[in-house]
Amino acid sequence: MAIERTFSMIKPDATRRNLTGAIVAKLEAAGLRVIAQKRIWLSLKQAQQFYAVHAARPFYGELCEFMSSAPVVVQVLEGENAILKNREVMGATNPANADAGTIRKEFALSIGENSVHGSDGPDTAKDEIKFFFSDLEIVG
Ligand code: RTP
Ligand code: MG
Repeated sequence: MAIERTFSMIKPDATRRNLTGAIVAKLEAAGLRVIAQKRIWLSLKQAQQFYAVHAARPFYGELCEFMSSAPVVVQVLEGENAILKNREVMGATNPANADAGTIRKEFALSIGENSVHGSDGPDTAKDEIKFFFSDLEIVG
Protein backbone atom coordinates (compact mmCIF):
# COMPACT_ATOMS: atom_id res chain seq x y z
CA MET A 1 0.00 0.00 0.00
CA ALA A 2 1.18 3.47 -0.83
CA ILE A 3 1.22 6.49 1.47
CA GLU A 4 -0.69 9.16 -0.42
CA ARG A 5 -1.82 12.73 0.03
CA THR A 6 -5.23 14.02 -0.90
CA PHE A 7 -7.07 17.32 -0.75
CA SER A 8 -10.19 17.68 1.38
CA MET A 9 -12.59 20.56 1.97
CA ILE A 10 -15.27 20.99 4.63
CA LYS A 11 -18.03 22.85 2.84
CA PRO A 12 -20.13 25.88 3.96
CA ASP A 13 -23.15 23.84 5.09
CA ALA A 14 -20.90 22.06 7.59
CA THR A 15 -18.92 25.07 8.87
CA ARG A 16 -22.24 26.91 9.38
CA ARG A 17 -23.48 24.09 11.61
CA ASN A 18 -20.17 23.96 13.56
CA LEU A 19 -19.37 20.44 12.33
CA THR A 20 -15.65 20.92 11.55
CA GLY A 21 -14.46 18.92 14.57
CA ALA A 22 -16.99 16.13 14.07
CA ILE A 23 -15.87 15.73 10.45
CA VAL A 24 -12.16 15.80 11.34
CA ALA A 25 -12.84 13.10 13.96
CA LYS A 26 -14.31 10.85 11.25
CA LEU A 27 -11.34 11.43 8.95
CA GLU A 28 -8.90 10.62 11.75
CA ALA A 29 -10.86 7.54 12.81
CA ALA A 30 -10.51 6.29 9.22
CA GLY A 31 -6.73 6.49 9.53
CA LEU A 32 -6.23 9.79 7.72
CA ARG A 33 -3.85 12.37 9.19
CA VAL A 34 -4.49 16.13 8.79
CA ILE A 35 -1.08 17.48 7.71
CA ALA A 36 -2.32 20.94 6.66
CA GLN A 37 -5.51 22.83 7.47
CA LYS A 38 -6.89 26.36 7.24
CA ARG A 39 -10.24 28.10 7.35
CA ILE A 40 -10.86 30.48 4.47
CA TRP A 41 -13.75 32.19 2.72
CA LEU A 42 -13.73 31.54 -1.01
CA SER A 43 -14.63 34.37 -3.33
CA LEU A 44 -17.14 33.54 -6.06
CA LYS A 45 -14.27 33.71 -8.54
CA GLN A 46 -12.15 31.24 -6.57
CA ALA A 47 -15.10 28.83 -6.31
CA GLN A 48 -15.66 29.11 -10.07
CA GLN A 49 -11.97 28.42 -10.69
CA PHE A 50 -11.86 25.48 -8.27
CA TYR A 51 -14.93 23.82 -9.84
CA ALA A 52 -14.10 24.85 -13.44
CA VAL A 53 -14.32 21.18 -14.48
CA HIS A 54 -18.08 21.39 -13.82
CA ALA A 55 -18.56 24.69 -15.71
CA ALA A 56 -20.90 23.13 -18.29
CA ARG A 57 -23.09 21.34 -15.73
CA PRO A 58 -26.55 22.78 -14.92
CA PHE A 59 -25.73 23.01 -11.19
CA TYR A 60 -22.47 24.99 -11.65
CA GLY A 61 -23.90 28.43 -10.81
CA GLU A 62 -25.67 27.19 -7.72
CA LEU A 63 -22.59 25.20 -6.64
CA CYS A 64 -20.26 28.22 -6.87
CA GLU A 65 -22.74 30.48 -5.03
CA PHE A 66 -23.00 27.88 -2.27
CA MET A 67 -19.24 27.33 -1.99
CA SER A 68 -18.67 31.07 -1.53
CA SER A 69 -21.59 31.60 0.89
CA ALA A 70 -19.70 30.91 4.17
CA PRO A 71 -16.23 29.78 5.28
CA VAL A 72 -14.72 26.46 4.25
CA VAL A 73 -11.92 24.46 5.85
CA VAL A 74 -9.31 23.22 3.36
CA GLN A 75 -7.03 20.34 4.30
CA VAL A 76 -4.30 18.04 3.12
CA LEU A 77 -4.80 14.48 4.34
CA GLU A 78 -2.13 11.81 4.39
CA GLY A 79 -2.39 8.06 4.82
CA GLU A 80 -2.40 4.67 3.14
CA ASN A 81 -4.45 4.94 -0.05
CA ALA A 82 -5.61 8.33 1.20
CA ILE A 83 -7.43 9.32 -1.98
CA LEU A 84 -9.73 6.30 -2.08
CA LYS A 85 -10.00 6.06 1.70
CA ASN A 86 -11.20 9.66 1.91
CA ARG A 87 -13.77 9.06 -0.86
CA GLU A 88 -15.02 6.05 1.13
CA VAL A 89 -15.38 7.92 4.41
CA MET A 90 -17.08 10.83 2.57
CA GLY A 91 -19.77 8.58 1.07
CA ALA A 92 -21.79 9.03 -2.13
CA THR A 93 -22.33 12.53 -3.57
CA ASN A 94 -26.06 12.28 -2.85
CA PRO A 95 -26.48 11.60 0.90
CA ALA A 96 -29.60 9.55 0.10
CA ASN A 97 -27.27 7.01 -1.55
CA ALA A 98 -24.45 7.21 1.02
CA ASP A 99 -23.55 4.22 3.19
CA ALA A 100 -24.22 4.26 6.94
CA GLY A 101 -21.38 5.75 8.97
CA THR A 102 -20.10 7.99 6.16
CA ILE A 103 -19.74 11.76 6.59
CA ARG A 104 -22.36 12.56 3.97
CA LYS A 105 -24.87 10.04 5.36
CA GLU A 106 -24.50 11.55 8.79
CA PHE A 107 -24.17 15.26 8.02
CA ALA A 108 -25.02 16.21 4.42
CA LEU A 109 -28.21 18.18 3.76
CA SER A 110 -28.65 17.46 0.04
CA ILE A 111 -26.78 16.46 -3.12
CA GLY A 112 -25.51 20.05 -3.41
CA GLU A 113 -24.93 20.88 0.26
CA ASN A 114 -23.05 17.68 0.97
CA SER A 115 -20.59 18.80 3.67
CA VAL A 116 -17.27 17.68 2.15
CA HIS A 117 -15.19 17.59 -1.01
CA GLY A 118 -12.39 15.13 -1.72
CA SER A 119 -10.03 14.75 -4.67
CA ASP A 120 -11.11 12.00 -7.07
CA GLY A 121 -7.64 10.87 -8.25
CA PRO A 122 -3.87 11.43 -7.98
CA ASP A 123 -3.73 14.21 -10.59
CA THR A 124 -6.61 16.21 -9.12
CA ALA A 125 -5.19 15.68 -5.60
CA LYS A 126 -1.90 17.23 -6.67
CA ASP A 127 -3.58 20.14 -8.48
CA GLU A 128 -6.07 20.85 -5.68
CA ILE A 129 -3.40 20.80 -2.95
CA LYS A 130 -1.35 23.24 -5.00
CA PHE A 131 -4.40 25.48 -5.53
CA PHE A 132 -4.63 26.15 -1.76
CA PHE A 133 -1.31 25.35 -0.07
CA SER A 134 2.37 26.18 -0.35
CA ASP A 135 4.92 23.48 0.55
CA LEU A 136 5.73 25.36 3.77
CA GLU A 137 2.16 24.94 5.02
CA ILE A 138 2.18 21.16 4.70
CA VAL A 139 3.80 19.34 7.62
CA GLY A 140 3.82 15.59 7.04
P1 RTP B 1 -16.82 16.74 -4.74
O1 RTP B 1 -16.18 16.99 -6.08
O2 RTP B 1 -17.39 18.00 -4.11
O3 RTP B 1 -15.90 15.99 -3.82
O4 RTP B 1 -18.08 15.78 -4.92
P2 RTP B 1 -18.23 14.51 -5.84
O5 RTP B 1 -16.94 14.19 -6.53
O6 RTP B 1 -18.87 13.46 -5.00
O7 RTP B 1 -19.29 15.02 -6.90
P3 RTP B 1 -19.09 15.79 -8.30
O8 RTP B 1 -19.83 15.02 -9.33
O9 RTP B 1 -17.63 16.07 -8.53
O10 RTP B 1 -19.86 17.14 -8.05
C1 RTP B 1 -19.25 18.22 -7.40
C2 RTP B 1 -20.22 18.84 -6.44
O11 RTP B 1 -21.26 19.50 -7.15
C3 RTP B 1 -22.47 19.45 -6.38
N1 RTP B 1 -23.51 18.80 -7.16
N2 RTP B 1 -24.73 19.24 -7.20
N3 RTP B 1 -27.49 19.58 -7.80
C4 RTP B 1 -26.84 18.54 -8.31
O12 RTP B 1 -27.36 17.73 -9.02
C5 RTP B 1 -25.42 18.39 -7.99
N4 RTP B 1 -24.63 17.43 -8.41
C6 RTP B 1 -23.41 17.69 -7.88
C7 RTP B 1 -22.16 18.69 -5.11
O13 RTP B 1 -21.81 19.62 -4.09
C8 RTP B 1 -20.95 17.86 -5.51
O14 RTP B 1 -20.21 17.48 -4.39
MG1 MG C 1 -15.79 15.62 -7.59
